[in-house]
Amino acid sequence: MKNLPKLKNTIRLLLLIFLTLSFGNSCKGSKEKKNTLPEQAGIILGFSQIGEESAWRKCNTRSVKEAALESGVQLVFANAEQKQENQIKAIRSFIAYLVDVIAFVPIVADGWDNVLREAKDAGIPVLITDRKINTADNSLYAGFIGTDSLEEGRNAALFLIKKFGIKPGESGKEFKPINIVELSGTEGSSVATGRAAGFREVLDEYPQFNIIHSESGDFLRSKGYELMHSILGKYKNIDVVFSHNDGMTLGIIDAMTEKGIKPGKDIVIVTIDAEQAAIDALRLGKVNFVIECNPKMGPEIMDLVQRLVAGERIPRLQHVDEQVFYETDDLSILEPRGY
Ligand code: GZL
Repeated sequence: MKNLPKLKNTIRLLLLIFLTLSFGNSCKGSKEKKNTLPEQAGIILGFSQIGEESAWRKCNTRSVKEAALESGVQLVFANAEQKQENQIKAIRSFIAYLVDVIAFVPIVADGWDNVLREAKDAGIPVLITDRKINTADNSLYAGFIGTDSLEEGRNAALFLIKKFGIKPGESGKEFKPINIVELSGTEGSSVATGRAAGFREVLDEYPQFNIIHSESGDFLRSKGYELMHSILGKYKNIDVVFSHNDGMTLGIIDAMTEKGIKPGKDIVIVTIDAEQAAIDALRLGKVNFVIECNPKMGPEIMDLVQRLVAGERIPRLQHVDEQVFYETDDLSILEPRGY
C-alpha cells in the first residue's frame, strides 16, 4: 500500500471540507480565514473548547488560536457551547478526520473514557488542557497542562488567615466566627472541585472560619449576581465571599452595591482568574485578594503537540505559572492583563 500517505491526505482533505463547513460557523471569532484548505497540511490539531462563558475562556481561546497560527499548526477548532455532548461529538469528528493530535478542555471531569478509548484505538494522542479528567485508565491521554486549582483554593484560605490576623496554628478557643459564603464554578468541573478542596484543606485547621453557604454560579456573571442577591436576603452576618472566578465576582459586586453594601469593605472578597476587571476592582478596594489563573497556555500547548507528533513522551502533569495580587500591593506597575 505504497499510496497510503496520499490516500490519507485525500481522506483528510475531504473530511477537512466537511469539518470546516460543519464547525466553521461555531468557531465564533475565529481568526483563521474560513474554508481555507491547506495545500500541504502540516500538523493537524483537533481542539474542543468549552465555550465562551467568561473573559478568561475567551482569552484562553485567543491564546490557542494565535499560537497555532504562529507555529504553523493547522487548527480544527470546535466550540462546544457549554455542552459535554458537543465536545464528545467534536472529538469523534476529529478521530474520523484522522487528526494528528486531539486537545480539549473537559467541561466536567467525568464521562470521557469511551470517547478517549476510541481516540486511543485510532492511534491519536490526546492532550488535556486547563481542566482535568477523572479516569482509572491513564493510558487514555498523553498528558495535562493547565491550572493548579487546589493551590488556588489554598491561596484563598491563606489570605483570609492573614487578613483576619490569625496566627498559624492559633487554636482560637475564644473567637467570633468568621462567616464565609462560597460561590463555586461549574459543578463537576475539576477546577471547582479543586478550588473548594484546597480552600477547605487549609481552613479546616481554623475553627474560626465557618462556610455558611456554598452554591455553584457556573462561572457566570449573571448567576453570580442572582445568587448573591438572594444570599444577601437570607444571611445578615456574612464576613467573606470566596468566588471561584472574576466573572461571578463582578456580578457579586453589583448585587452588594445595589443593597448598599460596600464590597471589599463591609464584606471581604477573594476572587480567582485575575482578569483586568478584577485588578481594577482591587485597585478600587472593591475586592481584597486576586488569585491568577493563567489562560495564556497556547504556546505551551503547541509545543506539546509538536513533541507528541515527533513521538516524544511529554510530562503527565504540567501546571502553568500563576501568581497572586494583594490589596496592599503596588498595582501601578502591573501590565494590562489582556483579558
Ligand atoms: C480555570 C478555568 C475556569 C476559569 C473561569 O482553569 O477552567 O473556567 O476560572 C472559566 O473563568 O470559565
